[in-house]
Amino acid sequence: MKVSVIISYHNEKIFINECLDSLEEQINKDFEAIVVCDHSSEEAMAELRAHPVSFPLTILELTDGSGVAAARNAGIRASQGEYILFLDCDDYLEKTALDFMIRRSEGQDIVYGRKRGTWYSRKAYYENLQKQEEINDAEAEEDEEEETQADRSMPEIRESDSEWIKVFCHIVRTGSMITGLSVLGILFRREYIVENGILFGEDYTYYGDLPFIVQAMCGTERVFEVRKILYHKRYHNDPINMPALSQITDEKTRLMEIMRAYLVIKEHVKGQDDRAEIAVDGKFIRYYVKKIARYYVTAGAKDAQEVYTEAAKCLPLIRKEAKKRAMLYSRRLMKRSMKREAKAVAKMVRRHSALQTFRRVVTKKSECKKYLYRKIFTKMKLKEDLVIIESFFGRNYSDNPKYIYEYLNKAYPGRYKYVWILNKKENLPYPATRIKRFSIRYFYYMGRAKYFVFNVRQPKYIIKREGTVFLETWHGTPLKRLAFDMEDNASASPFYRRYKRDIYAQTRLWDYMIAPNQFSLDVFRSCFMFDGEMLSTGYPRNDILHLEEKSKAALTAEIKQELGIPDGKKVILYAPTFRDDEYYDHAQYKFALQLDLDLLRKELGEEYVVLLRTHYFIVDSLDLTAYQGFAFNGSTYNDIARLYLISDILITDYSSVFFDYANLRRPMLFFTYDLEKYRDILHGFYIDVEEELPGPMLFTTEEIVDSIKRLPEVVDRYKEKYDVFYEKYCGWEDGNASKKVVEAVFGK
Ligand code: C2G
Repeated sequence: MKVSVIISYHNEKIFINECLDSLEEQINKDFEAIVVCDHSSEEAMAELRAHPVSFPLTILELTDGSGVAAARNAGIRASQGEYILFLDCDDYLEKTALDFMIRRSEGQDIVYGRKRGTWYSRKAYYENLQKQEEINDAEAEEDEEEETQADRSMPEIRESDSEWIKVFCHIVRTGSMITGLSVLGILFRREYIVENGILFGEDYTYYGDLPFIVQAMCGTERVFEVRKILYHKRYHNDPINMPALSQITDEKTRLMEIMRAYLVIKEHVKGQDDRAEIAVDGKFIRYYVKKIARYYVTAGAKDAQEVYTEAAKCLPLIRKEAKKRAMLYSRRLMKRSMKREAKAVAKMVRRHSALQTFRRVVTKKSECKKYLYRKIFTKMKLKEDLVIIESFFGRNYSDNPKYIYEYLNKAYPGRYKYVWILNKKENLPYPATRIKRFSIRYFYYMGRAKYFVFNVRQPKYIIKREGTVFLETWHGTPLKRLAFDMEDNASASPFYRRYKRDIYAQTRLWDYMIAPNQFSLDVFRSCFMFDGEMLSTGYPRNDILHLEEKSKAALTAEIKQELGIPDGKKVILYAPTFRDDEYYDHAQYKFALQLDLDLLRKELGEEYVVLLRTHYFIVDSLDLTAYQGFAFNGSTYNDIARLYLISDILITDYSSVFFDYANLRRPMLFFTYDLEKYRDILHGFYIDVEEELPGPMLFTTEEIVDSIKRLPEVVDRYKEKYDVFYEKYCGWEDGNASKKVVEAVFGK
């Protein structure tokens, strides 16, 4: 047996299957796996046992001791392979990982393969996102090059140097601090490890890897590096409910452990190539400056002193050459630290950080505004009669906030002053101050308004002051899984890595949420972990869809005229959502029209026109010049509810628009050309679309044409489903949602 793969497992049952699959698909099968269960729950054990594998798999349960170190040591003791490799149960290997390493293992004690962090599940990675990841990789490699060049703490390494020093420095360099040292994905010759008594310190909770890897590296020159990424280290996107070890905040224990590990590392690395010691010292300095010294500021006097005393043992061991490479501030800080008390060092850190803030504030306009917001505007008296309102990041005057504002003005004329966040010119029917998002006035009013009415999340730095009332209307009945209900998070990555942590913090600010139906109410409670007051009122934005027929007809004529849509033609509204994997940047998405407009015009042009409406995240604009008189662009029109009113048929896909449109009881078709990818890879749905959708799912324009030509038959076929759907999702809507919301929030 060539390799024993040692997997430590606690209760991470949502990850273990993919981890084992990655072993199952190894092209080199000369291995066994040992899963060491660290006091796992019954459920987690059942999940593990139920997973079918064709390779030899031993399941060990820790009886005494606990933690990753104890689990890995137990794994070493039980292993039979010539080599051992540590794999975390939430990570996965490249299919070629073992093969690459085994082929290079002849005569080596250590074979090192590279690893990379990822936010993607294995499935998402292989089926869809590999391309994007490759781009990221290329970028990461470039960054790494740059970083290496700029990383003054690292000693110079030449191509002609020994493999040992090259690999050692690579391992040290890959983490920005000393905490980055890891044993994962490395082949160790078992006999070498056992004979040298290299074990994980079971008294470490977080950093048992550090002494292990350094001791192993320092005992041999027989080291080889495979310069390929073989190991995928998965970041956990839910640090609130399922934190990875690295996401647990337990600052003092961490600092004390690192310093203890540093002392052990120093003993091993002494007498090796000097540069190895300098590299380690450089990373330790960084850790000292970024974490340890800062701790003196945040901790109580006793804890700070304790950490300081431990640091006083480490600092004198740092080599002069490493200190010389450090920044001036770091050098000064260390010098002070060796002479003075924790309190004095804390003072220096505080001063340094104030200086940095000052520099940021005077050089960057956006930072300056945020600073004023934090330090001045939010300290001024709250304006009790001020309501600040925004819809879709200030993109337009629309959605629930629009209708709440209009009702407020009707119900309580003159009682409130309004500030609308609008990035473009819009006519408002009642007086309001218009401001642009992120302008200085935005920060001023955000700091002083008593009432917030928003339909999306707000920036992380927004503070909710004592006395502020935050009404979050949200913007749709969810079909796509959201936030804490999403296991994987392809959309958020790679631009938005702290997605769930941020969502948790942001949703803590909400006092009220609006639920359009019971289904949404339940989902919002779970996906946002929302425990504030839920208003079971229906959506204000849908009130307009419940006007009397006469008013609807008058409005329809007005809106059609506004858009230049000919009177005698029926309107097909096509309103798809965005695709999470087709983007330019955060909240800037591409759009590729899949509808064949030529065919639609040819087959339906006599009777219909098409109104196209892209999602508010889409930045590509549609060129419809070739379809004048037939295809109309409604993408920049502010309020989609008004487009619903004028259309006779809705075509959509996975957008929540269909839950609202159903209020009109008009026909709906679902153009779901990429259903499998969207549902199974990108998002995941809350409902079974095959079962519940009140219209046919269609995959080509031909099918759409056919359905429209046979519309009465289609409508008839879906009648029962439509009734059930209406009852479930539109049952609360009666045209009075705005009134109910306003009374609940402002009527007190
Ligand atoms: N919307 C629009 N035009 C589109 C698509 C959407 O104006 N072509 C508006 C609708 O008001 C819709 C809202 O944006 O209800 C949300 O759009 P979705 O496509 O459902 O996507 P998303 O922004 O991801 O919101 O709980 C709802 C979810 O958060 C979905």
